[in-house]
Amino acid sequence: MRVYSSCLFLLACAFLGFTYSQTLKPDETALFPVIFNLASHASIKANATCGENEPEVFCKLVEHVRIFPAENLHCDVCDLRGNNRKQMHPISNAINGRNTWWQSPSITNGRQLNFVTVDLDLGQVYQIAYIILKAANAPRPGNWILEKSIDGITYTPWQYFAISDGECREFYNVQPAIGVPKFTRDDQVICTSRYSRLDPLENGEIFVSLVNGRPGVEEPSQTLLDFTSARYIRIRLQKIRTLHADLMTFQNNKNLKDLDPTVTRRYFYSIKDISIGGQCICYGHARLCRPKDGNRTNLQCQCEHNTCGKNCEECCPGFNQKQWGRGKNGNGFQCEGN
Ligand SMILES: *[C@@H]1O[C@H](CO)[C@@H](O)[C@H](O)[C@H]1NC(C)=O
Ligand SMILES: *[C@@H]1O[C@H](CO)[C@@H](O)[C@H](O)[C@H]1NC(C)=O
Ligand SMILES: [Ca+2]
Repeated sequence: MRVYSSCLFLLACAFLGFTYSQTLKPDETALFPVIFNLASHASIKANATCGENEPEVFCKLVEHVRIFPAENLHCDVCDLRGNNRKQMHPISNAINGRNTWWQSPSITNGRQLNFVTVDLDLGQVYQIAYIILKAANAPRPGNWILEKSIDGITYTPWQYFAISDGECREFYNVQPAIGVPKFTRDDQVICTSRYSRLDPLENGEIFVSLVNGRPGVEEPSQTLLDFTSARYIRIRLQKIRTLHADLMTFQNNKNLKDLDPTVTRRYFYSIKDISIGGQCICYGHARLCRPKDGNRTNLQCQCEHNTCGKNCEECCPGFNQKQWGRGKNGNGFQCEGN
């Protein structure tokens, strides 16, 4: 289990009151467990993967490839059912902590391959601070939605990504955030074109902080706690990023199958790594969250302040002198005995 110290990791630096706690006496502070990478123990699915039905040829997107049309130096095969591991790009590669990657079928198989969904189940509800996606042998996705759910049925968007500010409006009906996003609300859902640029053609990265820059981050509001709580995370990919010249060709051709496959084979999604930084929900009453009975998908808060329950959401028996409250910095809430 990789552990990130919350302040070393800038994306979550101010998460959940961390900044105040150093200057207060121990009994006045709220307690929060460390933020760690939840993706490594998640279960993950994708509804399309390169070479899942039969071996498929794909090529790398390189500028000026058409100067050397006869050379296939930049092409390779994916085959999920063969026995060459190097040709397998299953979705589990996106959370294995190694350099291997997941790859979707190219749009040579049809325009519908722009729409691919990746689903993660974290096993229980956590508070999510940030998400980092890394691409491999393709540019970052163009248009897509990052969504979350508590129950696996109702999903709500966390953030929209689009090829251009115009597509934020047209595709998602959201005003684009320009530059480093500024938030006026704790549950504001933005759209950005920042992470959909064509460059770099390979190994691009996407950083999503769900907390930084939001008004309620120092003393987390209920709205921010609700906004960041999730068990299920969904990556809804909706448009592959293309070179401008190729985009024109696609628009003028209804049927992609009629197009030169050396062009369409270069368009697919690839994800090398998904990191999800999050922590157990312990309402400010635990500094540790540990596997229960050695089961790493079942983590439990080690409650302090005389609180009990899986999430320290109640006062322990015999400590019901006053009503349970969240641990906040400065008030040092503790359940009290009779
Ligand atoms: C994947 O699932 C999404 C959502 O159900 C659907 O819209 C999309 O067409 C599916 N993609 C493929 C390639 O089956
Ligand atoms: C671990 O805990 C999860 C969630 O409570 C449960 O679904 C799973 O069966 C457990 N696994 C083992 C090996 O006990
Ligand atoms: Ca990997």
